[in-house]
Amino acid sequence: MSWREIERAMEETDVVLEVIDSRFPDITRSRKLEKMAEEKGKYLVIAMNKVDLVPRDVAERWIWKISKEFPVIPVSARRRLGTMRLRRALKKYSPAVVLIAGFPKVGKSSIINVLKGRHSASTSPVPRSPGYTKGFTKYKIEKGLYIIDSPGIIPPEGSGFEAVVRGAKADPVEMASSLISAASRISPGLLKRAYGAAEENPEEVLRTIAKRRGFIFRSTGELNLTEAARILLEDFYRGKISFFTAPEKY
Ligand SMILES: Nc1nc2c(ncn2[C@@H]2O[C@H](COP(=O)(O)OP(=O)(O)OP(=O)(O)O)[C@@H](O)[C@H]2O)c(=O)[nH]1
Ligand SMILES: [Mg+2]
Repeated sequence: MSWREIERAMEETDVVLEVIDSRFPDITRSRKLEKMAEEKGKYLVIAMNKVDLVPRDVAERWIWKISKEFPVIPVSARRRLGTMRLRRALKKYSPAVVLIAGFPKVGKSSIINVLKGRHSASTSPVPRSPGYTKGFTKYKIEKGLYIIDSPGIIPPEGSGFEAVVRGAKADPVEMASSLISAASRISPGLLKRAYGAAEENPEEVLRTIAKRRGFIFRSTGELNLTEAARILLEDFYRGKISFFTAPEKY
């Protein structure tokens, strides 16, 4: 999505639900999105997702910090934590159309799935009303409450590890290398334990994953490091390997 498209979608909604990653709230918050919502007079609620991946005290410190600016609700779509609270918070604005926004991979679609409920009759999207920007899908959460989703709505900015956290789509080996460097700095030993790698450098970690999974090019017998990198990135997004940051001041 381009910012122009986000802006147009925002014009048709009442509430913006910004989804961020509890492990890296500062990196996954988009000030640009927040500013746009404020300028357009839309309510903004932050869902701090993947809270299952950080210790409780760290989550609480982030909430304390963020709540000075916006209402923030800790959520784990994976564990179905906080979703009742989130639903209640959104219902306050009902009848309303909510735009769910966030960088790719923060868990927007997972949250919608949980909000819709397992037994919801409306597992399929509501047909788009004319004028809706292409790529956006509208879901009915309950009577009077609709959420609009789109894949990877915010264009990821930044480079290196920041770009990885923001779900950028770049060369997998390069992204995995940034991730491995950051992991070994922030949480030394994590990757050795997770993958049984002898050393925590990109080459060694990716080679170990490729060997274990049998990612080998048939033609040459060489290890397929690109496939290994994809696995590592996926493991990071879903939290199979996980590390986090705490707010500096609290
Ligand atoms: N541990 C954990 N993983 C989660 C949680 N929510 C989502 N995920 C994982 O995060 C990854 C991305 O989830 P999606 O719901 O597809 O994220 P998205 O924001 O819709 O991603 P795009 O559509 O690509 O923008 C998946 O591997 C999910 O399983 C959560 O609460 N905890
Ligand atoms: Mg999605």
